[in-house]
Amino acid sequence: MARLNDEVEALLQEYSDLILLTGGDAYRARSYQKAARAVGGYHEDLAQLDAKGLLEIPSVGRSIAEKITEQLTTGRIGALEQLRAKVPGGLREIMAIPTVGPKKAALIHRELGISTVEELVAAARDERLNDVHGLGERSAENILHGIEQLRQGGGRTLLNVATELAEALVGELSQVRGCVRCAWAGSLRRMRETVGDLDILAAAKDSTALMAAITELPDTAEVLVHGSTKTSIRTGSGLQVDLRVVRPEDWGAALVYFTGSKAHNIKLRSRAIKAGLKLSEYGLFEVESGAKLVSRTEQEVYEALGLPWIPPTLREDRGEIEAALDGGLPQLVTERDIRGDLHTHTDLTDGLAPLEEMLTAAAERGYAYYAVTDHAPNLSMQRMTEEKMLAQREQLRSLGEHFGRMRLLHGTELNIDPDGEVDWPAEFLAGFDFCVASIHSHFRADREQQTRRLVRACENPHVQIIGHPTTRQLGRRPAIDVDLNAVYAACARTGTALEINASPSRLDLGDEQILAARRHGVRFAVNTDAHAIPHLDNLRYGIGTAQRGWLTKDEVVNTWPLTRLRRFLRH
Ligand code: DGT
Ligand code: CA
Ligand code: CA
Ligand code: ZN
Repeated sequence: MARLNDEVEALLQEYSDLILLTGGDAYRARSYQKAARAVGGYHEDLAQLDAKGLLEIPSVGRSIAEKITEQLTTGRIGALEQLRAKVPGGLREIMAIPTVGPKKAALIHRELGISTVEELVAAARDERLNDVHGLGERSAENILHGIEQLRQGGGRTLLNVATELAEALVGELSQVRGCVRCAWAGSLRRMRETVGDLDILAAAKDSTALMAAITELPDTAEVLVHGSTKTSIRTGSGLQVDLRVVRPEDWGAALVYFTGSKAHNIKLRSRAIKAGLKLSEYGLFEVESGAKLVSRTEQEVYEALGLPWIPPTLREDRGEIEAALDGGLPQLVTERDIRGDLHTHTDLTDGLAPLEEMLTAAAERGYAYYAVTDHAPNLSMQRMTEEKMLAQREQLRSLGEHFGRMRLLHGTELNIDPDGEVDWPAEFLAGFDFCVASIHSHFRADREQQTRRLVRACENPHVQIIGHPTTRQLGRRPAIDVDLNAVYAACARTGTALEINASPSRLDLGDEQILAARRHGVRFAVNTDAHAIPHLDNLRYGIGTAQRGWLTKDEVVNTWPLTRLRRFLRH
């Protein structure tokens, strides 16, 4: 139930990978890959497009459009299924290991006859991979590391995937007769960066219709438990969903219980016990008389425990109950507080949409300002030049008038090199409104070097924001090894903001790091790093992460009015 565009993107990408894996034409594979990205980033929903509309998507030609139509009308792509049938399942798993990919998977299969992950691990340990010409140095080490990464991910699901599924499920279940309320709870409501399973809560006098409904949804692949208070299913993509149905009058107590976290609940329960009370998913009760005190709303439950309502993003037992008791809960930053995005791309580099389309979409969000920060030349595949950057600045200036209310800022995303230096001479950097600087290479340098690298970038007077500071990619690439406390201190000292990159595969900085950084007095920028129009909507995940880091509006520079922001960016 992901967005149709994302589904088709995944299928076209798989097709491209399978072409390479089966030794097909690299040029053809590349054209499917380009089409995949274009479909994923396209601003219109595929479901709304006719055959002619499909051909207007960049990089989508007749043959690809036909495959998309086939998927939309029959739910399958015959050519893709034929290719899938040709390739052993294990080889497709190998291809998905970070740093491997289809070309190396094909090479390993051809040279060593390996077609399962287990065989690959054995070959890496026996140093047999070193003999394969074209694999490159350290590949055995990288491959073992990649497998470890995948296993550590432990089958958890990214926040955006879970959110989109939950929205669809809650939408469907809310329509069922007798459903009084329906919402998601669990780690998704707390907006953890990944979720283990989905917890959906519904209120109804009689649960029968709801329990039947969830087992009959098109996305339901398997029914794990089917009962009158709880039903669990597994979706086609393997995610487990638990549906609990409670009586409408117990909604509040059940929502507290199933939102968790477990540690937060335990603290609440021990508070109840001290007051001679018992807290469960059915309500707050007097132990002695067994009388129910409250259960209807979350507010009432917290109040009866002597607490203000605590936002779900704080419910991790990281001091929120103590803070609530002495009136010290933070006034959390919200999506509405954000006045502009300070890290975005266009098709001048690796973005998908032209400048004007990105600006139009940003203006529709009601932003007061918006920064375009395309990549700088040292990320060489982007082929950036001074001339191109200056031409973009001209274009931005002339478009400024069309976007009257939204002020346009011209920035760039610099590359922090292994020594902490960045692209372009200082005079050229001075021409930007501000610069984001990020690490895009040498992820495995040692701790001392990474620390020096980031601290030097902070000290650069032309760098105002550090982009995706740890460079982690959830389930794919670990954070760099760095002394973050030294970086936080440098940020506070030099007035450099740390980014909270809202891309759901990054969420970087993460919640725990934000908590530590704010103790140093660091400022933050919640940015989408949008490479396409739909990515602008990822802001919500960055805000969830910022809230989990206890951030208030004042600590986030892109909630500030433009004059205050400009002062911060100039110093
Ligand atoms: P997840 O699914 O691993 O991302 O994390 P959660 O927090 O969604 O955990 P889950 O799905 O096992 O349970 C959902 C909520 O239900 C959890 O946050 C708190 C509550 N819960 C589940 N089991 C227990 C328990 O044994 N004791 C208490 N106090 N609460 C529980
Ligand atoms: Ca859960
Ligand atoms: Ca669960
Ligand atoms: Zn970027």
